[in-house]
Amino acid sequence: MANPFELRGKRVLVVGLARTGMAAALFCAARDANVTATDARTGNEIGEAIAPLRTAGVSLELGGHRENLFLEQDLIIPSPGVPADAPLLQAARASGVTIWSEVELADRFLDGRLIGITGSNGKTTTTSLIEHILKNAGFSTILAGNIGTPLISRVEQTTDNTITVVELSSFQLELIETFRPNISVFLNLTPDHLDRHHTLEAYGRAKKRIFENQTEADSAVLNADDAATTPLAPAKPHVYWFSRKQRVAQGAFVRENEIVFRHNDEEETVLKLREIPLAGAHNVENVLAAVAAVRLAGADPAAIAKGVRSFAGVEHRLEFVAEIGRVRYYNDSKATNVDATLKALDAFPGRILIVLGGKDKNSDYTVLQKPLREKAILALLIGAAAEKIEKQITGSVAIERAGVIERAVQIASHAARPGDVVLLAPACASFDQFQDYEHRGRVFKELVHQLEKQAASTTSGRG
Ligand code: UMA
Repeated sequence: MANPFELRGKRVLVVGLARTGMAAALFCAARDANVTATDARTGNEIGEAIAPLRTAGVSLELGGHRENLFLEQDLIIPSPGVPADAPLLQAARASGVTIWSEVELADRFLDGRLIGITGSNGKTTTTSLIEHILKNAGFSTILAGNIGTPLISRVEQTTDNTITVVELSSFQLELIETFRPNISVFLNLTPDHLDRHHTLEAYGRAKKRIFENQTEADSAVLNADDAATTPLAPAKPHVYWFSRKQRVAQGAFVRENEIVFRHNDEEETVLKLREIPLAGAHNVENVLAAVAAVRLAGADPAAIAKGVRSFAGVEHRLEFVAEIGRVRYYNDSKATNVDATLKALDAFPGRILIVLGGKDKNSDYTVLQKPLREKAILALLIGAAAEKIEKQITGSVAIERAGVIERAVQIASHAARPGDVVLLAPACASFDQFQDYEHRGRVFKELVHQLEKQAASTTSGRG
């Protein structure tokens, strides 16, 4: 524990009561802090989930936030979904209240080593792959963070031997103080969350904080092929690069269809590109980053190769759902920004029917025009951003305003011909029509499985 923090008797306010807030409030209450939790939603809206907080003695202020409550605290832990520049947080900050993200608090109670992964795209796949390789190589691991499990809910299970692998978002990193990964991974930087960070520079600054507290004893792994990432290389930790296109001084790269790890002028071949079980050039980058991180953590090349080969991929990331009448359906609901959608389009040779739309994040969809023209045959628009997307991609591909995902799948299933790909890769957040991207992905898969059943019953009826 690098910076143990005494919570006993501290006045702690937890803002937002979903996954992060629930876990943070219970953690602080169990350490005898005076915890208050507040949420914009009412108790009825939150429902049963609130019961353990009452039992743990957490005071609740629901259905809105009161300014005085924010000013009376020693520590405020806002959930990632609460903007760091919200006026109430700014007022508290101005009056001297400490404001930390939940990962900052968690890090102070964490034992063992920490690998942190950030970037605009590929975080979840790379985080899962790193944990998968290390676990299969015999290390004791924990998987947590933006991936869906708050880090604070797992810290008590860490020991000196644990390697905790944490996916980190800009929302979590922008409110750290001493948070320090032993190995940090920075995958790429492309526009996302501009509704929250306003500029790409501010978004990059938040993400770059992953390196801020690293020392000479630590390592940083960065993408040598991403011009937006290379200038962010930190001074203190050992810097390792990964690249699909060039040999790197230290790190992982591709040479003649093989992944090579280079360290102190020694090179070792780890595995062949064709052994990677995931589609798309972006997944080669994710594997390269993971290879560098796990090699630095102590896994040997044979164990790394075995781990990569046996990785089944992650739900909602270019996830194959079904093949119906020789039309393949893919769920990439996690493509919540334009860059992720570009990568999804890049993963297929062509004849794509793509479902686009949802809640806009102040994104520029015009960059989709070229790949849509080259690869797609139909764009099915859903959600609140449909009108903006239509304006920005018009002329590049045939467009249908489907409105809702049910109708999009229905239209796609009628329009697709054998050999085509139906791809959900919306380039938008999901919150206008769904609880989150996972919900959107599950609904899509359910609709495809219904089509599959219908197709099977039609076929057997004919038989
Ligand atoms: N709320 C308030 N006041 C506000 C704003 C929100 O009270 O001003 C309340 C809402 O009413 C709700 C709660 O805050 O009750 C929601 O908080 P949250 O959105 O932080 O939800 P969590 O379930 O805690 O999820 C968060 C991350 N969410 C976001 O970053 C938006 C999850 O990442 C993460 O998995 C989880 O913590 C555990 O670490 C999701 C995500 O979309 C997957 N992340 C973004 C991304 O990957 O692009 C960054």
